[in-house]
Amino acid sequence: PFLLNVLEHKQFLSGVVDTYFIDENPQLFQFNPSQNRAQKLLNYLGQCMVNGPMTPFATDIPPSEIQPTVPELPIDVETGLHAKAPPPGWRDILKQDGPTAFAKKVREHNGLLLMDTTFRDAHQSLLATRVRTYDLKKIAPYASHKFHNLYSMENWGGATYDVAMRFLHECPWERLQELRKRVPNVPFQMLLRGANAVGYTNYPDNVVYKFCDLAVKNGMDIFRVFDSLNYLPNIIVGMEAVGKAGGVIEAAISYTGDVSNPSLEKYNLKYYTDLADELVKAGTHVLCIKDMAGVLKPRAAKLLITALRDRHPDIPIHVHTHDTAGAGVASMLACAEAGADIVDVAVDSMSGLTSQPSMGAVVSSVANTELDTGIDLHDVTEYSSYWEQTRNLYGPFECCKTLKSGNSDVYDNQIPGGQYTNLQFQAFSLGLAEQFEEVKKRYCEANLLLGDIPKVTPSSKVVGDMAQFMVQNKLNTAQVEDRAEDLSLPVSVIEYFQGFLGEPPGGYPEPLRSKILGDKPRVNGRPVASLQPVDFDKIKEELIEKHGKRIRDVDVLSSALYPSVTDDFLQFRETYGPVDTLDTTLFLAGPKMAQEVQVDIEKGKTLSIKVLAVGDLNKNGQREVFFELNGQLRSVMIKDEV
Ligand code: 3PY
Ligand code: ZN
Repeated sequence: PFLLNVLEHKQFLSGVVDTYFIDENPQLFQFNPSQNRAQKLLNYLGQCMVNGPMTPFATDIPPSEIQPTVPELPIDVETGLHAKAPPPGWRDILKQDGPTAFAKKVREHNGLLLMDTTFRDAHQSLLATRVRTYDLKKIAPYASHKFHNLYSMENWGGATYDVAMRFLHECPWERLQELRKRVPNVPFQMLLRGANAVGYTNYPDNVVYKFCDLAVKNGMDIFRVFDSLNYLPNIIVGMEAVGKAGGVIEAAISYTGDVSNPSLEKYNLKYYTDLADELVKAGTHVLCIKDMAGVLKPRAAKLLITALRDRHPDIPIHVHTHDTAGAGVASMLACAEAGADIVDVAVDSMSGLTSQPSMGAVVSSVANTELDTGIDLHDVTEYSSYWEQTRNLYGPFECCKTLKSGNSDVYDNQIPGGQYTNLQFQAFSLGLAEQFEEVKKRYCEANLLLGDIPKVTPSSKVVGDMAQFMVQNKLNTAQVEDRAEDLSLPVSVIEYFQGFLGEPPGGYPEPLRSKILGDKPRVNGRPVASLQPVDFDKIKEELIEKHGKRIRDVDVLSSALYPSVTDDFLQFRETYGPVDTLDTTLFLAGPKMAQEVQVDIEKGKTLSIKVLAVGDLNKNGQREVFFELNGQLRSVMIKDEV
């Protein structure tokens, strides 16, 4: 490969040079793609041919072979061509007036606003977060044109960051950039786990700050910030980081319990209004109720939103739910009627069950009322058709393989949407369908053992781990309490009791905590307050040493959040090239013998690939896979691992 010596120069790389000339002539640095990307992709496809899918499947449903049809963009009446620029949206207001004025206008808006979760929570809940940028990109312009009046599209954060790198072998930042290019007008929204950012543990503050800064620079607008224990200091770190980065702060209260049941005292109306007061005082632009399990019944919704509306008449209220029991549409309508400004929905074909309630159902329910969303049902139907076809590509991760209907038992066990399908799937894949019933029962007990806490990533994992531990070891609550000193409890449970997540509402249950911890160290207050800031320069140096010079700031941040996942991702990309350019069927299942496939590796550069043959096993345990690549014979040697 052809490399300029300047790229070897330490001082140049450190940026401590006058680089005007270079800045103004970026074309000097556009090299021919160095290593052969095509050959790398053949390596990937060869692997799939010899060793099967490189992303493990969770079900036996194969990916559909039919590529989804993308609905057409509207026709511009003046030119008779497909419209280029979408109509202005809420992002134009945000960019023009800033977060505070944006929030004020949202509050003043007549009619119900919607957030579409299809690009994030819907597939996180139904398809194990596996939807690829490839399929999101295709439908993004349609959403931008037809749903220009959405409050936001949720398309990032939560589990997407980790899964993108770990299982899809794609860069989450590139997803954000690619979507932003296609959607200039609708605000993007992400889920930020407070001090846990997009990970599962607390990070030093400078990681959270840097994360938010880069997220805004790459196109993120609205940040829903929560903490899994509703621990205020952890939420505030996230809020401040978002504010400093210039994003819209949407502080969230994770909803648990049932405010309509007077016998449940811990999470009563006062608990929520007190927390809301704190979040408003801390400067949130928008207040969110995050009902991660879908336990906010319509009557409770009315009580809660009415109380919050009365106390905070000027702040926009945004409500999130999951449709696990089947009451999601009813609850969101109750919220809207009680004065919520924005509710969350997913497109029909990606809605229901553990996902969000249906967009079409909510749009139609309020049509021609003063809550009218301004969204056309016909557009929702077209959008839904794309997603129905797209969902079929992800059969290998389809939760409907095990989850066939709504389940009102969620009102008892309060398992969050994504975790519900995970736990059910784990039980089924062990061939123990009835074990799921047992896990759900123990989940309720584990929650009480841990002090009756909000359950959402990562506290939901602590409760889930404890529940599974109880099932595996055939323990009930009394036995855990009795034998706590001698049990080897899951690490997540011990760390929770040590205080690594933050403080639970109402404190830790005693004497259980003391019995479990013995003389293990405990953290009081904010878990990372004493952690040293992460040294980004050092991470960058290490990454360059391992993976070469093309390390970007976003890679450095990925590494600060997920060091080994990022290493594997960068290594994978180096070995197998731009696998994100393969269509989803090909990416997941690999090619079929003699099938000719087209891969657009960049604009105007298409590869035509055909597998001709897979050779016999040689003495080194390898097989040669023969391809035709743009009419020429190529081959790769693949180690047979099967
Ligand atoms: C996440 O943290 O990923 C969630 O979706 C929580 O509800
Ligand atoms: Zn959710």
